[in-house]
Amino acid sequence: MQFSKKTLIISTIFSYIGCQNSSSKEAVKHEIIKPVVISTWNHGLVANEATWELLVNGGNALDAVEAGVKTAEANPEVQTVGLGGFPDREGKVTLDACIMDHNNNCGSVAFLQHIKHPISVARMVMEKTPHVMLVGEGALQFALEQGFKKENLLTEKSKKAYEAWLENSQYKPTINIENHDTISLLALDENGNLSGACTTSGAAWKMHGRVGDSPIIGAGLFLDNEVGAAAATGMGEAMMKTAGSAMVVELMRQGKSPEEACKEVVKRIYKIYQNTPDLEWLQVGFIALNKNGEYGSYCLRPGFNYAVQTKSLKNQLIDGKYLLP
Ligand code: SD4
Repeated sequence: MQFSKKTLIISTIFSYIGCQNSSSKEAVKHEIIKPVVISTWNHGLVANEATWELLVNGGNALDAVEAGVKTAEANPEVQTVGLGGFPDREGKVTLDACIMDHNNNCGSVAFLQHIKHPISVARMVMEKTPHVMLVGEGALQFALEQGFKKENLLTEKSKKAYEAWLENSQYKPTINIENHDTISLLALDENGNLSGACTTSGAAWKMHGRVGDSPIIGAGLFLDNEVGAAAATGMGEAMMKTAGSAMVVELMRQGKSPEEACKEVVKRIYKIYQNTPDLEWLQVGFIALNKNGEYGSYCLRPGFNYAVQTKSLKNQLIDGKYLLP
């Protein structure tokens, strides 16, 4: 009796140690892929190049995400971000952007006019003020104080599109408009730190003063350096109603893969809109990247794509998986 009790204790200790060993073997099995960059739409390809350049040269994720999205902000051909963005109903180009680092520091600007690089203003809000978000006139004043140049962001091309829209003045967003849209970009650097950035001119022909999800931490972008990062594109109101990007991160924390987490939030959004007239033109897409460098995406309808680059994967566009045929 004595002996078997002792045996039981010893075997329990050994099975406990065995358990510990097998779980640490499991942990070793997850090889971390880094660096990684993932971004929305085909303008993500150019953005990834700029991000990658910094990441592979030992740059940190924060600098890299800012540099990446600035390429879309500066490109007048990208009519949904920065310079050349489509204006609102009053013909004004108003920009939204946010940025977040691995320490949960974040900065954001919304309803900002005349500044080509709202992402850099957002970063300065993060680094140089006690606040997270500045909007409108206050954001512009801050940008000018920081040395940003005031410029006209309405290009001839976008002005013509606006004038054409004015003929009917009908507010009806177009799904996957011209296959380029808000740029959301996530990166994991060589040190295993995550950062994210999101920048947009918002929904074309929006009401003057309308702000979407893109500058809202938790809606358009969120990350937790212990878990992963997520960001969105599409009809911002849907991401705001669901705290979309924060939710994707929380679902990854619960063990879902990046794609599964994105899919779950897309399904929640569909549930909210399924019996409403807005479903007709609703598109949303999420991208996600976890701490191990695994990435994924999910969207409501076909047409959304994202760009990814890792050491073993050449910078390339991937079609997002979707819920509705
Ligand atoms: C917004 N999410 O302002 C942005 C715009 C966008 O597809 O991504 N549209 O709602």
